[in-house]
Amino acid sequence: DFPAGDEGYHTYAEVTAELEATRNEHPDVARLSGVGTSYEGRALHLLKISDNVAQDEDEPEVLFTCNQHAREHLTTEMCLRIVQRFTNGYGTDETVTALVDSREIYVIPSVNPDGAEYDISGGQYHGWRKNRQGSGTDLNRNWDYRWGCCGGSSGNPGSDTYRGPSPFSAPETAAVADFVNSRVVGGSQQLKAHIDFHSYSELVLWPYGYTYADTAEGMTEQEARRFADLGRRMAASNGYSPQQSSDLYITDGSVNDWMWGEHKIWSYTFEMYPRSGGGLDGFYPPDERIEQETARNDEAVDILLEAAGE
Ligand code: 0X9
Ligand code: CA
Ligand code: CA
Ligand code: CA
Ligand code: ZN
Repeated sequence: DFPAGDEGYHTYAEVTAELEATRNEHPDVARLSGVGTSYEGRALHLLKISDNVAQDEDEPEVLFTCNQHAREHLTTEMCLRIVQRFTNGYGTDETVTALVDSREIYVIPSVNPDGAEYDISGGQYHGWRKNRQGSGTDLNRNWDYRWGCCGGSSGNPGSDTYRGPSPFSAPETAAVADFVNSRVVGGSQQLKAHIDFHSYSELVLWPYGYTYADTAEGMTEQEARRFADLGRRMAASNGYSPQQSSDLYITDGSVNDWMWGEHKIWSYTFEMYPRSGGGLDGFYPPDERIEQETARNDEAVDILLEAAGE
């Protein structure tokens, strides 16, 4: 469980219960399923939100993923806020209603439930990042696009950025990738945009992460400009700093590079609160901060959902 005083964060059991309650209270717009199971066998929950939710309509699809990194618990709360806002607000909030009616929104609140549960085991924080397969794989170095290409990950199983023995060796990344692959319908990818939430540093990041170059194979100048334009617009709404991923540091096998390189999905990483400081402490803001720091991204989420139709 979370340490005393931080019970406002959701454990895996509480995430599960909340998603089930949401589905039960809003069966018209919320459908709960899963993309697969984690290494230790936990369901990787997937909540779809849309009008006529049981049907696959011809509407732009958007994906939000959270908690690839175990200790980044604030991000799970971010995905749960998206779930709450777009279900509770349906029929009352005008912006929410229009987006739910015109988009198919998919939310995966925890890509790494094994790591998250381990990180809070014994009622203490453990500073854990990876999944729980062997010594742990860094899920955000395990995606199959230029995997291990460029010095942006480690081949040492003990490293915090261990890329795993092969691309998609982690059941968690493989399951999310299978889901994304399954959204290619009639030869065209239905998912148009994606945010993967992380913490911390208050950044909006876009691909590529494997190279310092602004454009590279699979990304034209015009596309790079759109990534930057949309990224800057979202960052203007939440006060984060916008930049290309590699301006922070080089990564290879990250989710954004795969989403764009493989599927041309407008895929961003948000690094949430705090901006700086505290080393490991930065991953563990007090639960009193959850409301403010998740609400801070409401407008950016709306901007992305809107842009998915353009
Ligand atoms: O290193 C990561 O996976 C992300 N940062 S975190 O502190 N949450 O671990 C950043 C991924 C974004 N990509 C690049 N910086 N290239
Ligand atoms: Ca507290
Ligand atoms: Ca619909
Ligand atoms: Ca559809
Ligand atoms: Zn992270």
